[in-house]
Amino acid sequence: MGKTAVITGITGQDGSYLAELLLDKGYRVVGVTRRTSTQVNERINHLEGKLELVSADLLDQSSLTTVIRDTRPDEVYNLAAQSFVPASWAQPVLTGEFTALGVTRVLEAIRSVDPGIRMYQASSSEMFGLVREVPQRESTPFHPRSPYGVAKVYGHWITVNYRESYDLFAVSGILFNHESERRGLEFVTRKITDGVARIKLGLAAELRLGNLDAQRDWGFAGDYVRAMWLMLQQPAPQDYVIATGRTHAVRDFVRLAFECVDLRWEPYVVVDPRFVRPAEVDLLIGDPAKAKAQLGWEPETTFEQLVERMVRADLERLSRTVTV
Ligand code: NAP
Ligand code: F7E
Repeated sequence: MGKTAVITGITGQDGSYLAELLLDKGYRVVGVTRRTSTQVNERINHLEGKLELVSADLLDQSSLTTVIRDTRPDEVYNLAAQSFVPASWAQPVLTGEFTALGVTRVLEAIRSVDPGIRMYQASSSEMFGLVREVPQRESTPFHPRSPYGVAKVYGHWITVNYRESYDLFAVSGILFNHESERRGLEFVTRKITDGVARIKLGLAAELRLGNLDAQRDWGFAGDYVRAMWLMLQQPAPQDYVIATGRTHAVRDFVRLAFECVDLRWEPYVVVDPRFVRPAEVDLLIGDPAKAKAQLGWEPETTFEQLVERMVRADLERLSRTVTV
């Protein structure tokens, strides 16, 4: 019989790609959604009938324990979080509850029901923050620069701690930024590709951004969920950096995105101090050597291909809304 996986954060970018991957592999996939007054599961609507959806919240221990007890999964992927860095300054306590303590609740649910269940924790390159070494690898010390980064450091260490304390197969994937046409519109890559498409179609006149000098190691989300799965198939639980090993400034992403629609970016982009952060992560570049050597994982999508596919997808989506 196929394996069962529980995915928290199923309605998010990564949840949707991971669900597709696991369904292709013959898994029974159980997605955790939280109660809302409207159901807008736009990223997983195409999987209706293939997924089981259950209701639970990272803030509520008993709901998580019930899901684990009732579904008895082989693997749990904890992708749910308050994941937008600027929102973590506006809502620092809530971010700590979801993104930090939520991990303990998931671990406790597993420990109390069946310590044999394997667990993946979605850790982040934001933990490196003010970087101590270039490139960043598994052994690089953390120095987070936002309440989100601080919460993720807690999530990372509580995962390591439950592994060491209770012998759980719990791993922390330290993933660098990964993007797609399913990325939330507030994150810089999608904000840019959506903005470029709007400008090209005459729906907007400008694109307002913050710090164009920040550098990120950007990959494609579809490649990164493969690494999550691979981590849970290993003989022993270990933590891995997942990255492309290349970095680009926000300005490079902007330039390339505008080039995709044959426009120069300079006349359209306005730097707006509202989008500048109280503390910035200036440079991220990961070293994925361990993942390559031990998991056989490598990214398949280049930076240029990523920008192109995101611009094309936004152009297609928005073209459908423009009346001719
Ligand atoms: P995302 O699109 O923002 O999705 C977040 C998911 O978490 C959504 O399904 C959301 O549900 C759910 N969620 C939020 N609060 C919850 C709560 N209290 N209870 C239950 N579910 C809750 O994030 P993503 O980009 O897919 O990222 C997935 C994970 O990887 C996150 O933990 C993120 O912090 C981490 N990460 C992401 C990146 C990246 O570059 N994408 C890099 C490193 C780590 P709703 O739909 O109801 O809001
Ligand atoms: O910002 C700069 C901004 O919001 C990237 C999350 O998935 O990846 C993501 O966090 C950079 C920053 O992602 C705008 O200052 C300039 O330097 O797309 P972002 P992030 O903060 O790197 C990590 C790995 C995660 O774990 C997180 O969950 O772009 N930037 N102008 C801007 N950023 C935004 N959002 N909007 C702007 O207008």
